Amino acid sequence: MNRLIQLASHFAVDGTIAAVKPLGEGFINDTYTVTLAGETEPRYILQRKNHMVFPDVPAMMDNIDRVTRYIKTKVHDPLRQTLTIVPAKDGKLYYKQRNGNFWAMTLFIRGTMSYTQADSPEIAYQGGLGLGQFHWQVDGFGEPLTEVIKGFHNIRWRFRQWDEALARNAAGRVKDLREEIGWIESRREKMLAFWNLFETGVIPCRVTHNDTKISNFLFNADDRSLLCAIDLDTLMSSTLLNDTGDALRSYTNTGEEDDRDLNKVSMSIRMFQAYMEGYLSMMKGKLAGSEIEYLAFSGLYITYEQVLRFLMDYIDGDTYYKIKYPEHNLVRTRAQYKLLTSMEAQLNEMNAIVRRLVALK
Ligand code: ADP
Ligand code: GN1
Ligand code: MG
Repeated sequence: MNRLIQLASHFAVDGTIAAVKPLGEGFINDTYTVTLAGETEPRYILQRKNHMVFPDVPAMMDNIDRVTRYIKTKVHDPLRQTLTIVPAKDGKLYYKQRNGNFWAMTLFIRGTMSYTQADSPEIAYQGGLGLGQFHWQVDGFGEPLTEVIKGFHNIRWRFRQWDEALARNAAGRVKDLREEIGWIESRREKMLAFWNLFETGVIPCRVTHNDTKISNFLFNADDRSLLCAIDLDTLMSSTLLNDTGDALRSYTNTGEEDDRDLNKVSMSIRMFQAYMEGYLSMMKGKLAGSEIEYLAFSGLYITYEQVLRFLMDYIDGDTYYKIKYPEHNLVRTRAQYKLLTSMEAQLNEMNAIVRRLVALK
């Protein structure tokens, strides 16, 4: 039996496994579809969870289990509107291999598709609606969640890692990166001032997804309407501005996250408007004033953090993100920086759009 089929058969599947095939381009986990004998479409998703990135996979799976069970109580179609964990045959939410690798399985949701880029304002609108729906679905979940990655969107913590990475200079690359390092340093105080609003409770703490790029949402294949948020590994308590920010970073980019052609990269104000129309149509009445005030800025915050994280990984010698070629993290850094400067140039306009949408009846 092939190795992947053997792994998948540790889970409580409903038949004989016929095929296990790679899927997607995630930077962290390895993802596969699982098809049963006699069926043409996959029935399950099997994932190797990266335990270098997620040090406590059982706690992470427990977060996902509790939150998805909660969501299921609030939606019409609980098997399609959120993930469903398929436990291992011993009842655990994961299977741990002898070599230390962790695996988890969920139901494959049929009739869906995902995007890596928003190709029309309608998709951006649907994406915003989808994040609004997700925030509505998790609203009221009162139990504490494990912090699966320490300080994930906490820029104060990221600066600690950053300062250490610069001092370590593990790959000897710092000397060639003066300009890029300056991009980070010149905005340090501004980003800390924003995060301080969360630390002091001005911006509320909520259940958040934390990895809301466009490929982490499923759309219905028939009419391209939004179905649900997936890739729930980073569910934690934080500010929902991390989610709006990461989504804006992805939905409004006219280029690729790792575009080599910087002329293609910019923030599309049309996509921004469409995304916000969708998001605010769900969440307008539920947001605190401080959340509304920083909605547009959240895109800058997370894009900045992403510049820092890609550059830090390059400085560290590419230990975190999967790369396809040696300079990949530097290319990603530059492309995300271009996006950041485009957002900075349009921040006033973005804020005006948010104000207009909030004022509408
Ligand atoms: P990664 O951590 O590798 O990014 P994801 O969980 O985001 O993994 O899945 C990668 C892709 O696989 C998604 O963008 C989506 O297209 C597809 N996918 C993931 N989970 C499901 C699911 N439960 N049902 C259908 N498709 C899925
Ligand atoms: C990673 O796992 P994936 O590919 O959905 C990363 C995100 C980054 C993203 C950049 C746990 O997401 O934080 O924004 O790459 N996830 C983790 O594309 O670090
Ligand atoms: Mg993903």
